Amino acid sequence: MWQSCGHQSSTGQGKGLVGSNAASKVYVAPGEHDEFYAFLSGGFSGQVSVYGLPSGRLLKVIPVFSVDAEKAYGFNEETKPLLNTTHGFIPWDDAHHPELSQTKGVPDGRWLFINGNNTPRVARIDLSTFETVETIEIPNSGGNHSSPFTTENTEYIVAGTRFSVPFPQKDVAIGTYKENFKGALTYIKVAPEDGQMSIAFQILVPGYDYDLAHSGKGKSHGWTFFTTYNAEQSHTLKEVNASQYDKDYIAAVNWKKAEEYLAQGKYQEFPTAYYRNHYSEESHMATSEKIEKVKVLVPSECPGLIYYLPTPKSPHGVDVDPSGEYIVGNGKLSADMSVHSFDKMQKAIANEAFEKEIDGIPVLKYEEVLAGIVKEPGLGPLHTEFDGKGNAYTTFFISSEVVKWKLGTWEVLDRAPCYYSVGHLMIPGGDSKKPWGKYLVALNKITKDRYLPTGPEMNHSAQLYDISGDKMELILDFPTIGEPHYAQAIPADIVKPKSKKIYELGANKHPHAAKSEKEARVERNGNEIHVYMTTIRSHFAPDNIEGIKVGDKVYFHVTNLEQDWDVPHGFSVLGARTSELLIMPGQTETLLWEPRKEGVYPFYCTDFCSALHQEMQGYIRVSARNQNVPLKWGTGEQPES
Ligand code: K7E
Ligand code: CUA
Repeated sequence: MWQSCGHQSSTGQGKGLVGSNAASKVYVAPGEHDEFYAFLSGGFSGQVSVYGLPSGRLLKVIPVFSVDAEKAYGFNEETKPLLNTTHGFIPWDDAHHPELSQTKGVPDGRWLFINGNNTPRVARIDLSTFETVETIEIPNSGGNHSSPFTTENTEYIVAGTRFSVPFPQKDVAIGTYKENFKGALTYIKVAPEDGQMSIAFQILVPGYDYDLAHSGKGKSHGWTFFTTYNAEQSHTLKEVNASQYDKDYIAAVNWKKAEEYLAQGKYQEFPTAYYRNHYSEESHMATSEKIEKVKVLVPSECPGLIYYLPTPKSPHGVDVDPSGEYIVGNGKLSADMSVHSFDKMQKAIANEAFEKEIDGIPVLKYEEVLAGIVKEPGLGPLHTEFDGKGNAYTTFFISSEVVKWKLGTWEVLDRAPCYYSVGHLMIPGGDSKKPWGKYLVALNKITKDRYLPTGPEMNHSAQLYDISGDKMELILDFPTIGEPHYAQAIPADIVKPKSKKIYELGANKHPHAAKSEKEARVERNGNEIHVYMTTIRSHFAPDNIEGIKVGDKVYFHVTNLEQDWDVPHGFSVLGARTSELLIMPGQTETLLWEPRKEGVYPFYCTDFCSALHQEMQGYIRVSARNQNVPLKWGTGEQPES
């Protein structure tokens, strides 16, 4: 077993103090399972990666906002609609914050949500299949960053615009920012039975940048807190111009009040357009729906809906402790960290302790809502999570460390260096009512010398700390995919028993399924060809096809007849301008092929599925448009010429 005693080595610097028992703490023997599933966002890869903790084993990459040729996501006809937006088919996004669904404030392992920051969207992943099953576009927003944080029972997940834009969009001079640009805070209703998302309402807010969010819990259930920066409302050189004021705001939204206003009809209906795309596990297909209006609440018409809590300075994360009392502002340009009190906020609201009003939003007096200050804990605080034992852990980007401090006394208890420049951190359940604690993962932006060099680009890195004792202990680091802004983790026992092994063939309602070899066939409809194909170890039916012509559109609808766990078949055909298919047992997927030249083209299975996998192949003959080769198909016989 290897050991490291924290000494400097000639191959790297800053190895950090790794205790001699670190290896045994992360060792998961071959064949054994990890204790936690961890879901790391892929950032600019647009995906989610699933790791086991504490081993750091990569378990799966789930494509969400980006096409993924390995899984045919966004390439096959079934999943393409998931990437539909009002801007057309968008094959990429910048995914920041995975968020597990919760029941009673505790992650429940049903769904994982994640935001797309570029073309504002939210996606839902089903944790029985680990597949993206829904995406919804966020209207009136420019960059969906403060998202998709959940309320206690997943009543709503939220979205907030990072870049304010004209509301509704229109062609105006950028210099008219203050007059024309607005923010939108969006509440997405999540259907409790099946998780389907719909936009319940938006709140029209001043044109600031809405950065992060977290919902209240326990006593503060019913509220959501959003950080803002750029209260200066600048539209250029923001690094200077959006850093003028000593304080920006945390917006506190009373969403139960919003529900009352909605019920009373006190909303305005705005024409808009956004897509909702839903994948059905029954039909194995996604469909798109365009929605053309949205309900908007305007603060000046809805007293009590929203308040601003002044917070120094340009706060990034806003994190609510497990009790729901403390609202931590991570003021990235502030020397100290301000923590607000929910009780004091309620009192200040009752006493109308307002400093001023902005567009109908009362600004509460800073001193009246302040619970305490963590004095000079580090430089550049970004995010905080909790261990459920009265401690908070905050990341400091500039001083590159995680700092542990005590809720209520605000004293710093411990600090641990990160390699290097940490963004988010994650404790299993660390933003919920009942953190599981035990581990902390620091998600670092800069990797430098941590691993073997791989040219100018290095993967980002995650570092695992044991936080079960008084002092944090670094026990592992591992490279990540894309930029893992945020992550969530949940005990494996909650998710594992629900994990699907196959799709039942009998329940397959795909309109082009062939559920036995008897149903395999080829049909021509004008220049559209539909191949109803089946796969089973180790052949396709049909595997010989003739009568296709140049200029035809050939749809291969391939059904995997297997009903065994982990036996997908692949399908690819020479010259297809798309990816392979990778079809799970019981599933049907469709590949579109448009042959451009006469000839005979092979197709084959891409996934090594049996000892005779290399034999799993076939041919399709393509004739000139003016030839009269009859359509025929089959297996087990040599077709006559
Ligand atoms: Cu801090 Cu997008 Cu949550 Cu990155 S964000 S770190
Ligand atoms: Cu089927 Cu390889």
